[in-house]
Amino acid sequence: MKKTISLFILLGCLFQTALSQKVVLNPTPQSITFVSEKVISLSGSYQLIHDALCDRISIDYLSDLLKVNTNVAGTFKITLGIQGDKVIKNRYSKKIPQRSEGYYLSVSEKEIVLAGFDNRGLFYAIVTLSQLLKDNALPEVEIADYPDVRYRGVVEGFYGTPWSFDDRLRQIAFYGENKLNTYIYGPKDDPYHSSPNWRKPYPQEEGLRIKALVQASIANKVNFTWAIHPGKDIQWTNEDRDALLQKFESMYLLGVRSFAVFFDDISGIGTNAEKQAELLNYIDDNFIQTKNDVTPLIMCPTEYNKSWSNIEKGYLPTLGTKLNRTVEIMWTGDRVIATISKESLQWINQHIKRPAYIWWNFPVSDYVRNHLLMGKVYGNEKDINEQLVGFVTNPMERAEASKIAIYSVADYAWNLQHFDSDESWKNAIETLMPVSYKYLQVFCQHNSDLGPNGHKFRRAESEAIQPVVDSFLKDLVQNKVNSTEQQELYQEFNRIKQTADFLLASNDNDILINEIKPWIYQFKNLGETGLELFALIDAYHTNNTSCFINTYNYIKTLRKINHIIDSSFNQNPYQSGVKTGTLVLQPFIEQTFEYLVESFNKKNQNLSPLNSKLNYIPFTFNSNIAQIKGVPLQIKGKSMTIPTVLEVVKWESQGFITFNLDRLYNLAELVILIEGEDSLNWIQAETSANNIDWKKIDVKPGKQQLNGVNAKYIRIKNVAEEKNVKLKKISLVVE
Ligand code: LOG
Repeated sequence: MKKTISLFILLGCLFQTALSQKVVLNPTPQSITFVSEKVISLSGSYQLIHDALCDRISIDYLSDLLKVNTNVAGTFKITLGIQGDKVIKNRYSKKIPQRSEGYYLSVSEKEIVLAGFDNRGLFYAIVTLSQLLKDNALPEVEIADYPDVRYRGVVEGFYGTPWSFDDRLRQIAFYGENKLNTYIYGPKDDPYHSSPNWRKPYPQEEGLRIKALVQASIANKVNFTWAIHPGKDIQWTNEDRDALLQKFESMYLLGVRSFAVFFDDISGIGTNAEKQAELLNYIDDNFIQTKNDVTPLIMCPTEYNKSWSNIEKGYLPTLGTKLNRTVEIMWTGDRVIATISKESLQWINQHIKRPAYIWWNFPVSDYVRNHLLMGKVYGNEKDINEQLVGFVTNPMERAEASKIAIYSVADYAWNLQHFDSDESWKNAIETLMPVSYKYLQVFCQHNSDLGPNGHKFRRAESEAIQPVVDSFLKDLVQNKVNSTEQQELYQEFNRIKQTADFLLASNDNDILINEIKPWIYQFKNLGETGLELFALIDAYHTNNTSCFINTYNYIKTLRKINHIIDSSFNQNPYQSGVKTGTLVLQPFIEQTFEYLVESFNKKNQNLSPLNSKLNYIPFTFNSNIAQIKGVPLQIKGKSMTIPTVLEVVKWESQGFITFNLDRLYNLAELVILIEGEDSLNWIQAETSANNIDWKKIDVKPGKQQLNGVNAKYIRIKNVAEEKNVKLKKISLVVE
């Protein structure tokens, strides 16, 4: 197989000259052979050969693609069908890989053969044909192909504004184009998916939109899977069981034929494994199995990752033994956000007694909403196809921007061994912006890391320029000047600035540009600030004091503009603002600025010293609560907020959160909002001026005035037993 792939690459170049356009197949096929270097030009009139019962969707798709005129019979034969079809059986059946969704495709001077193992396989043969087709010409080629993973796709499972109807239509078409067969609908903030309205049917208009999405999914051979999230307030009564079944029935009437039940991010009685298994088995026996056209039920457990699992307490083993074998179980890996390894799959599979269905929490950004995650898909092991039954990605609220990762997940889950993270990322970018892809690539390179976050998940960023940054900073503090490094960095910032403008003025993907526009503004600011830094270096080395001060002021002004962008766009209550280039380039700017200004101050002691800090943070916090420590504090003027943790937080006994202020302040207001907690007698709050002597203050749920208590530290602590809580808001305002 390897041989044919390298042949592909080799001939790919020739092929490129012959067809005058590059051909990219996504996902990468298992096996492809270029029979010759010939280019087959299509005449425009064809003879379609298929059985009477051949899948209509595929016939229509093909006719559309080749603009087949059914009234005029041509001579060029196109045979299409599946395994058992008369037109396929004797001649081509042996060539079709014996795998579900597999297909055989051949293009020769005489004919085109499109032969699927099943209807989806046939559809995928035409998808491949569409990618091969350039300027009405095709290469002479033979492909035998099939997916490694049974269910591949997307779970719209994030917190935040759910995707719009139009987003979803564009997504579903994209899944078809990239051979993804699954879309799981489960946006946390749809009240009819979760509490309070999971028991109620959708209002008519919303129901009709779901119906339309189901239709679009059928046309793209995607399983539209509707998920319910009942665990926050389920009562384990027969009424609730019947309400759930009724809801599924109402979705069935809208056309839904795939279902899921999610029990993630809940606390209380809903987390009971026995009850969950009992309910799911009931639904499986009385709904899923009784309809003959519904796919296997999917569930997301409460302990959905290893770090939250307690095998001794028996949650997962109970699901493993009690839950019908026909129910698929989702899993996010060793942590909430993790890449997937063979070892971690072996661990979970032994407990759930079936191969896990991976819910991959990338590029979801609902816990780092001020960042865009547009980097490469990497880190998942390539020898795990036997260990999993599904692989779906949980994306960002920004649908179009998420397509970069979705494209690569499609590639990976189809053909694990041949997945090339780098190539796939580049191809994804080119698919999204066929004209301006070079600029988009520059942008994505510097918009991929998440910054510090509670899940401790990080991604590579600015990889190409990082070594130059590192050696520049080393030279800087030794007062060495390396002009090549400087040149490279200058060019990079110049590229960034130009890229921002090119993207803003581009018109090959307006939807994408609109989604990411605030980040493009910020990206331009990053480029401009970086460029000014070199003016500062110049002024420093030439001892041009007035130029230095002028540039210093301008950089501070650019920083103000950065703050204006950061506080004007994307003002969500979680992680508000707009961050770009945070892993390598922003620290580079801050460190270089600081060093230069401090050196300047030393040289010019007759002048009043300039402030060397570009970013001054007056408030910080520390905590010993695992899910909270390490998250960036949200600061707005005189108010500071611990970013809301989306999932249930384990707040251990003696677990604390301490706000540290940079000086004594009069405290104005404290907010402690915890879901379902009307009394906070388990929390002790105290203030201190010196971190030694502490004074208790009363706490009550919600907002409370602090009447100007003077302090530098304020601490809140769980003085009772461990608690599992949903933290809605913890914030402090000073005067
Ligand atoms: C949620 C999910 C959320 C994601 C990232 C699962 C199974 N559930 O921590 O809705 O988008 O993590 O924040 C989750 O991952 N909880």
